[in-house]
Amino acid sequence: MNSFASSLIDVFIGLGSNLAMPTSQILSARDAIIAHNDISECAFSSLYHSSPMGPQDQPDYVNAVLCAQTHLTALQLLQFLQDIEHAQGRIRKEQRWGARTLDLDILLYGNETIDLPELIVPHLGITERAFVLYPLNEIAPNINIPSKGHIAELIKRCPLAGLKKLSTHASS
Ligand code: A4P
Ligand code: MG
Repeated sequence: MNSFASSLIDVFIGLGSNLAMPTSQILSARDAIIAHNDISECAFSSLYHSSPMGPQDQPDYVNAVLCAQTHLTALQLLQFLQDIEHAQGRIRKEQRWGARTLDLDILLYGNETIDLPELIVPHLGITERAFVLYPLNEIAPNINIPSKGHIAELIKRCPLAGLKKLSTHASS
């Protein structure tokens, strides 16, 4: 992986929340991301309502996907996203896949595959998660996911699992 991204990179970021007014959390996070002076938004999906993947004793989620362009390196972007999670009250707990005010995942960073202790891209599980694939397909129906395949093919193998589209700017 390059440590300096000299050209503009297309990135896709997954947003998820199931605590403290999830829709507001997602829309605030979108605003915070695109407020960075080296991140410009290309597209923002509808909001989607989804049942929790993982422990079931937690509220349902709101999910969305943002496409943006940036010169930030993948690790710089990860740090920036974690700062936003923290600012919006994310508390990391022991339980895997537990409830959270905000989760920001780098789904794709250009066409790169990254395998570092702190960053794996494409994001693990991207191909099995309806709450990622359907909003991604909405804004990038022609995308190829490195080493995974074309989104049209991946969607065919991914059941909706109760995923429901909400209006883009609904308030929670
Ligand atoms: N990390 C590695 N790769 C990445 C990446 N591509 N993007 C590292 C962001 N972070 C990445 O993440 C743990 C560590 O992953 C980070 O420190 C970072 O260095 P985390 O956000 O602290 O923990 P997590 O999110 O609980 O873990 P994990 O395994 O990443 O969970 P997921 O995959 O994010 O899933 N159900 C519904 N319906 N909707 C959801 O959005 N989300 C989750 C969390 C569970 N169930 C859900 C949803
Ligand atoms: Mg995460």
